[in-house]
Amino acid sequence: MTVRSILIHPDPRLKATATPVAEFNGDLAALADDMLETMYDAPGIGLAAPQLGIMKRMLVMDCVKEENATPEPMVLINPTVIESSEETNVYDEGCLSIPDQYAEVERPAIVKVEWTDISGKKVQEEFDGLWATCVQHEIDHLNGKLFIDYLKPLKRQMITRKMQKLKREIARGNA
Ligand code: K2U
Ligand code: ZN
Repeated sequence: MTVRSILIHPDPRLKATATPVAEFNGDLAALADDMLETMYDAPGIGLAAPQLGIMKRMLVMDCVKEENATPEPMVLINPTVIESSEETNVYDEGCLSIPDQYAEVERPAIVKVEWTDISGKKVQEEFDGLWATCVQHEIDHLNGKLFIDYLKPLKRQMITRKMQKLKREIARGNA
């Protein structure tokens, strides 16, 4: 298992639409393990393959936040939202590809998601609370959408400029 580097916004791969997974093989299982290891290392509660520059429709999440609770790692391949509630929730979102920036995003409070699991079996589950926010945030990543796309243009521009500055500092070895 490998901790891989996470792309930082702006990056064209974070704005592209990922490709459906067709091959369910050992390589996919190894990628899922790397994604989970990278997510836990960040630390984060979700991660989508395009954040690693891998343009596959695949995400991992584990929204269990209690310290000594049993982790609940999930791997969702080719996920689609098949139902979403009228009721919405507002959450102060962040993103591992947009470090240290947070903003309120409103999303449906409950979503029913259908996906294929790592063994190739079709699964459906209803998510609420932080799991619902997270799975929608991750599916957005598969469609090239970032949480800042829900913000007013000025706020989005401000965050993008901060990330461009951060990337310049990283390139110079100053960050
Ligand atoms: O996709 C990602 O960048 C990981 C996201 C997932 C996420 C964002 C907003 C709301 C829920 C999930 C996060 O950076 S993981 C970090 C985190 C940790 C606890 C609560 C919220 C976000
Ligand atoms: Zn994100």
